[in-house]
Amino acid sequence: MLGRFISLEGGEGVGKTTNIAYIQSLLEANDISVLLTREPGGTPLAEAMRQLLLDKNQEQITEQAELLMIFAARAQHIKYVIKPALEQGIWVLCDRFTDASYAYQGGGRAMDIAAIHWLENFVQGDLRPDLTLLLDAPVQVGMNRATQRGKLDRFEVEQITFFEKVRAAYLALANQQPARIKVVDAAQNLEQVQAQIHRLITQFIHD
Ligand code: Z5A
Repeated sequence: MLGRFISLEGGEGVGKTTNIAYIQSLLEANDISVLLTREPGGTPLAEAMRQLLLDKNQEQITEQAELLMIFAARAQHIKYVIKPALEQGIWVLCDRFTDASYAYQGGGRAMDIAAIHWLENFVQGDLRPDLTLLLDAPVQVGMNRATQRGKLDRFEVEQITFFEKVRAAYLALANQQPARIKVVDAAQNLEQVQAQIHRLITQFIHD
């Protein structure tokens, strides 16, 4: 039996890292084996590419190079981590996946959606998440939470208008694919956010 693939998405500081461990605990309480991973990253090479992508103190990365690096990292991640786990019946819980490319590169950077779509098919074949939780909050809420953590990376130094476009692109995706992408109101306090997540994950497990 194949494992199922869940991704967690959202803008800056909305609580993905905080809540992914909570989702893992919900799945494990239902005797489901879970692999926790993230993008960009998940393999040694993909993690090295993540470092390059987040480092703002280097030569400027062109938009095209950024998109290709993200998909190059994704190709490694799928072949060596995601697919082997799913084939063993392990559920994969991923902090960001390709919806982030549509939101950040397609929305934030206004890159050609057709190019992203082509790369998605080229790199992933028919692999898509079975469920995506989109943690959504007003941009300023997420930014306030993220800035409290200190040093900002290459994406986090972008202007607020960039993150508004990212948020709009994520919500448009959720609107287009309501069966897969479930929106969680992440502006609420943690207890309320986790109550929403609990309901969605429980429903998904028993589907
Ligand atoms: N990127 C891309 O451009 N294209 C792609 O295809 C992919 C990625 C896959 C790295 O992602 C960057 O890669 C990302 C987009 C780009 N850049 N950005 N921005 P990342 O996921 O590692 O980076 P991130 O979005 O900056 O994640 P984050 O800042 O770590 O945010 P988070 O994980 O969503 O939030 P958190 O760390 O769980 O929470 C932030 C703080 O808020 C923390 O102190 C929590 O305790 C607190 N928190 C969390 N929830 C609550 C609630 N409900 N109330 C109050 N406080 C809360």
